Amino acid sequence: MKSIIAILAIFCLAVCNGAEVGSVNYQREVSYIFFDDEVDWYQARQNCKNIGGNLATISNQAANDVIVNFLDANGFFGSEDTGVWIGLNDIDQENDFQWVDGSTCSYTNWGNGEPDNNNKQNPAGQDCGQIRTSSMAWDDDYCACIRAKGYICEVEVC
Ligand SMILES: [Ca+2]
Ligand SMILES: [Ca+2]
Repeated sequence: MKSIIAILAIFCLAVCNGAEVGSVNYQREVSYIFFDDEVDWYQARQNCKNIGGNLATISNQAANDVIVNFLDANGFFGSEDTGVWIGLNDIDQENDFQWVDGSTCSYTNWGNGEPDNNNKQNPAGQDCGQIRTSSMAWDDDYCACIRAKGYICEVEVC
């Protein structure tokens, strides 16, 4: 069973059974919801859709700051060699990163040398975005379960 770690919206508190810690506005108002069950990127995206949302889109520094601050404050995300999935990916076309909500990727927070499409463990390379909790920088990682991890959903606030 997936467990909800925290919820950044008032409305979600009632339906998601988690702890509200704040909210963020960017372009439109959304709630970021953090999950710590470890799944591949596709399952993470499906889980987000199952609660009426999608994997998180991070459109600007302010949104990234809110997420990073949450991760910083909740050390359980900080286990080694892991991070949390976000909605960024270049599945459709290599090195053309898009958000799952269809928006283009303008603001980025890639770590040094990333995205590198590292294909050492999978010849298909790395097409799915994560926030590395060791550095809080973005990284492309293997979409499949070779790198199962927690994830961040976003849900629009009515
Ligand atoms: Ca790639
Ligand atoms: Ca990478």
